[in-house]
Amino acid sequence: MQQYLDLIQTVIDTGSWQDNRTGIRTLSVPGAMMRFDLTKGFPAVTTKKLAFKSVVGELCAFLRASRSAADFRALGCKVWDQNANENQQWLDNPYRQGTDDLGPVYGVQWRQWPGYKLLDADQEAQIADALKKGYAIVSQVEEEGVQKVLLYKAIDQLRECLDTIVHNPGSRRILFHGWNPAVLDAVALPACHLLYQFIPNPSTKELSMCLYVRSNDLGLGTPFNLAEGAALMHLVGRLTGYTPRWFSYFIGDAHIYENHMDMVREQLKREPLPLPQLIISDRVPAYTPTGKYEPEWLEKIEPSDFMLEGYQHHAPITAPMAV
Ligand code: DHF
Ligand code: TMP
Repeated sequence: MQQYLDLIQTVIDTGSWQDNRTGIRTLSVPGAMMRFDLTKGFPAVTTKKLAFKSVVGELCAFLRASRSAADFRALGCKVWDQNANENQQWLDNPYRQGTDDLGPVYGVQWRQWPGYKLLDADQEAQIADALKKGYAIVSQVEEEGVQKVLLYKAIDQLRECLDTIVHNPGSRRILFHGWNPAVLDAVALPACHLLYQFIPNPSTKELSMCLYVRSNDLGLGTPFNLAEGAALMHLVGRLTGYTPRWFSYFIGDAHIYENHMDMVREQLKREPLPLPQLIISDRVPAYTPTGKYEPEWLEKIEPSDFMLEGYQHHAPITAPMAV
């Protein structure tokens, strides 16, 4: 995890102080990247303790398209409570569906992206094609004197990625997106980690992934996002018959909150330790070309199916989250 410490050092050396909506200033740099070879170990921070149970709880909640902080808590992850219930702007938002609601965040977009088609009513072939693909007619409308048909389907972007890895691994279009402009006004927090692209290598059977994070809190968010992205690669690799390999991690606004400076400076004094290994339980079936393809494990998997083996770390350090 030297790369994580190097990035913190770069932000300290070259960053500039920025004001933001939270009222806690950040030291920020515009643009950063890290790349991990997952065959060399699992990218868990070692210079403090990673809350691994919380990481895999969050991942399972995303995979199940949860939008309530209560569902995250039930899976062992408390990190969404403050965003759901303590941000006044969100509490006043008319789209918030009561206590613990987060709106249609991450998993809802990953698994149930709201897809609409507005077709001319006389385009029968188009309407038939859309119906065949699972769209349903929501309503008939008249727009500028033309009869139109509105169709809707919840698009499971992640499932479609797995299908493509298995059936068309040469595709350069295997990605899912969390940034839905139509719902930015209806979520507790617009997606931070938002663009995931899988790059399979069918000859080596290795699976790489690029992740773009628009805004990243290096103290609290980054260790979670790294571990979660890597755990997702292991899971998708298992379900599609690939070994996880390169994890490339891109950040837009990379920042350290002012009240995290002591935590990160303490981490820079510590020597990084050897990386652990991630084990996924044997009950999650590995895909083989002659075996069964069981993508439904995306939503069946439990936090306890992820195990971190040989995790050595320095003493835990805690710091407050900017809400
Ligand atoms: N807001 C801000 N300002 N930064 C974030 O990183 C952030 N992340 C969110 C939601 N809102 C956010 C979701 N992810 C923690 C980690 C990840 C996370 C939110 C919070 C966190 O507090 N981690 C602590 C304790 C974790 C635990 O014990 O479960 C840590 O020490 O890692
Ligand atoms: P923003 O929406 O104003 O950018 O605030 C979001 C903050 O949360 C920002 O500090 C980045 C941080 N964050 C992460 O770093 N990772 C995450 O997974 C999430 C949800 C938030």
